[in-house]
Amino acid sequence: MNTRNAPGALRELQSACPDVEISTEPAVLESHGLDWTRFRDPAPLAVAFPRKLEDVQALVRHACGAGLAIVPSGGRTGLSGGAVAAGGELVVSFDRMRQMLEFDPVDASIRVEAGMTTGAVQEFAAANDLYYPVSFASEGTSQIGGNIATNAGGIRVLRHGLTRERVTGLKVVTGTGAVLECNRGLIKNASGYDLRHLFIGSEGTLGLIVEATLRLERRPPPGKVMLLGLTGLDALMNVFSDLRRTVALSAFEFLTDKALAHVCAGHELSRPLETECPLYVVAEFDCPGDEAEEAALASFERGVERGWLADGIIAQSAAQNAELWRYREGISESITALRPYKNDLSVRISRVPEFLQRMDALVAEIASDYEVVWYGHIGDGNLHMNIIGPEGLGPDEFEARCHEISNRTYALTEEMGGSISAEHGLGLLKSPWLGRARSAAEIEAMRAIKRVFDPAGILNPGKLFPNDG
Ligand code: 2HG
Ligand code: ZN
Repeated sequence: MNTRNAPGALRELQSACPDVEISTEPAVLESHGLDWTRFRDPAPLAVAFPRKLEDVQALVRHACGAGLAIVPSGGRTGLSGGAVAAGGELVVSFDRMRQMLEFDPVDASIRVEAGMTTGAVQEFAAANDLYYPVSFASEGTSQIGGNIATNAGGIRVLRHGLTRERVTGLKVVTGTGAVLECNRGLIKNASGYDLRHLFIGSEGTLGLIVEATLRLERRPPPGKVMLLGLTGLDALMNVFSDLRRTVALSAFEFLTDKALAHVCAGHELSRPLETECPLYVVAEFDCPGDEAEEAALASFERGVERGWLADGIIAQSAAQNAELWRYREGISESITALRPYKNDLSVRISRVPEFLQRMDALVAEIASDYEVVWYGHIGDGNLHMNIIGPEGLGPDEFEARCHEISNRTYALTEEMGGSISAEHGLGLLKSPWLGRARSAAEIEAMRAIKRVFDPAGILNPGKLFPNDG
């Protein structure tokens, strides 16, 4: 929008939505105009805090008529700029819509407002002897609406799948202000197109999620965490396959020596193992009794005999489980101050060894002057590659150079049939490379779907689709 008309646009917005709290406080514009990506400056027109469905409808209807762009906003923990408002948009925040609406113990499901945090959903489930398995480091802040909009993953996808697996119903306000109730919390529903799945992972480009019905699970048996020191990249998938055959794995995460050094320095942790290794794994498995632990130890010994493993530690209490998880979950936060350029790549699990080797060689060739920190959900074929520039390099120069690196790494990812965003979404930062993950025919179909739900093109413009029409 033309920011010169901002006072007029604001007056019209407020008079069209008199019941909705709308803020133009500089601190609020600053906090709600950005997510955890740090490559843009926040510049929203205003931030609206609806309290109910009708408020969201009123905001969208007005924005649709006025041609005002909307940025849907949850906990703003995203890493691809999906919730960034850098061009005079109206941010619609779900901070005032955090209620638990319904719990049905027979269905083992809950209906919640979009602004409820992931952590609050987990806590509610646990208090009712149930389990919400989607879990990641930012779960205390991230909101369910944002999780659904990005189809969030995390550390337990290996066992329980992505957020998509949990959603049995959605209430959505589309780009015209229409309300859609998708799937009504049903497990089975063969009555036509399942529109719910279009909104999951749509990054706020098709509608604003106001309510979700989520399936909970039976509480799993107690888990046990191991931290293993590997001899090299070649060992990674051998260790994974052996452990997966031996125990009921619920997580299999990897980190490099550089990632370990950052997390230890950033969180004042001592090194977890005596032996220094190039690569580490944090794995979790169900451990209802001694047998499972013995099986895991036998797998560890096989790994040592075969030259895959150099060292390892197995937690002996729930507190130690949590301590070992910190070495993996604390990495992202420990490098935040260094403003890393983030990549979130995936390939099929069977292609992980080749992908890692080729990516390792490519990065050594094209980014040898930068520090590259790798970690991720390697049991799902998902690799987080964080590039850290030298001190003193300006942000624009750094971003431009990282774009060149992305052109090469994404070309390799495409060649190997992978994705340039596994779980973070394309947002604003990765949207220029949509064509590296989807064919021209797919993109045309996606644009056609966008036109159906958002004919005026007001929902999160520039996100997911490249800003080229
Ligand atoms: C993780 O797995 C998160 O820790 C963040 O997805 C990844 O910071 C990143 O690159
Ligand atoms: Zn991740």
